[in-house]
Amino acid sequence: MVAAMIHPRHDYEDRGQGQVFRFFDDLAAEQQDELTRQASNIDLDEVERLYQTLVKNPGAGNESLADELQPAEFVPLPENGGSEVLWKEAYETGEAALRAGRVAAFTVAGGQGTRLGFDGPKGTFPVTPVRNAALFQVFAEKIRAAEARYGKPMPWFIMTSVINHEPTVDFFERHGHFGLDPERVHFFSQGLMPAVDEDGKILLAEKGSIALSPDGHGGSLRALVRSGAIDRMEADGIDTISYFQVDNPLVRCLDPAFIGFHLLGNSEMSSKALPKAYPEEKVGVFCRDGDGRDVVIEYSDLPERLANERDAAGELRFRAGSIAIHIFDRDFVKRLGTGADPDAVLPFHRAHKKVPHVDESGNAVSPTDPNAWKFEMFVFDSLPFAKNPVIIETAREDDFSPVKNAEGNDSPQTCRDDQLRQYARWAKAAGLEVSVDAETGLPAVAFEVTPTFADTEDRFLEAVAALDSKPVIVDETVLDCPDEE
Ligand code: UD2
Repeated sequence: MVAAMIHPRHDYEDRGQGQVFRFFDDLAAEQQDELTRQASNIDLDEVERLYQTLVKNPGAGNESLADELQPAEFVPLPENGGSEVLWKEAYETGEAALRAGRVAAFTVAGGQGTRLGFDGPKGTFPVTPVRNAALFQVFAEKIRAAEARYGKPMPWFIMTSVINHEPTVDFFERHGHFGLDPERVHFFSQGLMPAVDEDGKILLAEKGSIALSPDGHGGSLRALVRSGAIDRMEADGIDTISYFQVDNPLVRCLDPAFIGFHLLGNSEMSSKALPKAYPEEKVGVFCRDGDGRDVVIEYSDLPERLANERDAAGELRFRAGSIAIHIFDRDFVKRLGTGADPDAVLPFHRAHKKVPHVDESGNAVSPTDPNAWKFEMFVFDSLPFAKNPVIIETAREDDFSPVKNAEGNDSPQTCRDDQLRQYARWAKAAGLEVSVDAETGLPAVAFEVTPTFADTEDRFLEAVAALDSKPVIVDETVLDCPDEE
């Protein structure tokens, strides 16, 4: 079959992308094979369409959309007016699903993590205040805590990309998968898209390789299907996928109430929202579009006037921030990921970036200004395609403190402080002696609670009550599960 295939070089030349093979004849045989393989995996029609529609003739922008947008509705927390009865019912429904082994955890970890400036997969970044446990370790321990509680192994799917796949898998192997059954931790790589220059020409990263980058976390839906993960879930009786990003150690990886709301609502996709801290906060916003569908508008796309609009109570009108925590119905992922439904296709977004490449003479160029366009899909764009979407409110301090930047907002420092505040609140609630700064909420000493000891305040109260004596907290105390000390 291969022999009969036309070499992609001809196709590329016919389509005005012949520069990709400019140095082909000078390459060693393996390099030629690799370039041919990369080129064969690119859908030139798609690249051309994206260049034409997103770069050359971008639409009218969002101002035209803006008049139609309304804030989306969400289920408030009980303390903000939500029904206690409903939250309890949701919690119990979610627990039953976890006990029945219907739920998988899913982490998207394919990003490049450039803002943090950390050399290595972001999930290996040491994040906790005393143990310096890595993000992946924190999630692994939360999953283990759920396994212990519900008596069922909880599978965990992790999406990587070519940039970090091997070091990620290697990290788990070196650490014995943090006590999880290796058979139940599944890694797969996401798809790639080429970068194009201002004229839509595909760039070469080197003479023998195309400038490729991950296709966005929206690519996770395709990748779940293509990697066979969805089939595996189906075979294992898993129909509910708990999705979270690699950068947020506070996330409740398998949150019973959230799972329960999703199932009770017979929803194909559910999301968590929290009130934005300030108008410019870099989170998407849940809105209802002109067709009455729930959508997420990324912060950079929400017109400033809407981002700043206040309601009669003085609150931000568009305040329901998306923190990238979702639950997906397995068959919904299958429908979108196979592309089987032409009416439910994730759009691409463009990003103007600095992309190192080789120029036409074969010289390496490291641009200081954006020189190229990358195309990415966003997972939240699946929301308008979902039947019965459910959005619930969550409390920031219990679910969200991402590590994104080296300094300032959403940095290792703010995340460390948020973890310490959480432990301090729990310790106070359990009546432990710990001095806490009334203004900042920070404890006077750094201490840590491992997720296997407790991963919520309620579990913390139970775990402390089960001890023979109240733990004494001094600097660097780590409250860990008794059988793990
Ligand atoms: C994302 C959301 C934002 C808000 C915020 C919360 C988008 C466009 N914005 O912002 O609305 O919810 O998160 O923290 O999503 N990833 C991949 N493959 C890729 C690209 C990213 O796996 O090709 C993963 C990445 O490893 C990380 C997550 O997706 O876990 C978020 O990526 P990001 O840092 O680019 O998202 P950010 O901070 O722009």
